[in-house]
Amino acid sequence: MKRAFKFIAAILLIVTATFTHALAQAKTDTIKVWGNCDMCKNHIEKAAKKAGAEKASWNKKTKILVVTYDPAATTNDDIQKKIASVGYDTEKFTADEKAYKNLDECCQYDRKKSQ
Ligand SMILES: [Cu+2]
Repeated sequence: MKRAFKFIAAILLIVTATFTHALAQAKTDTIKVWGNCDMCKNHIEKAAKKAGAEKASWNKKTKILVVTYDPAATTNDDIQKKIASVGYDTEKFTADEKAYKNLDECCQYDRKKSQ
């Protein structure tokens, strides 16, 4: 009986620890990303996920990308760099010129003003 109780207590401890660990891991950031249309949305979200984001949702009206990621697996900068590499300016990085020119005409958004 005592052993069974210890066993249950141990299981409970493991479950709680795993759960809090998972909660502590996920980080959600909002990043401004320049773009135009639904196709851009697709490209941007795909790039973010390729960079390791678990969730990525870009709003074409507000140009805001909401990403959820594990900080142990990727960083905000890595995600932004990946998006810039496929042709989209982000608040921190400027898109690759060649990638931008390769975008479909409808996707050639007005570039971020360089400072
Ligand atoms: Cu587009």
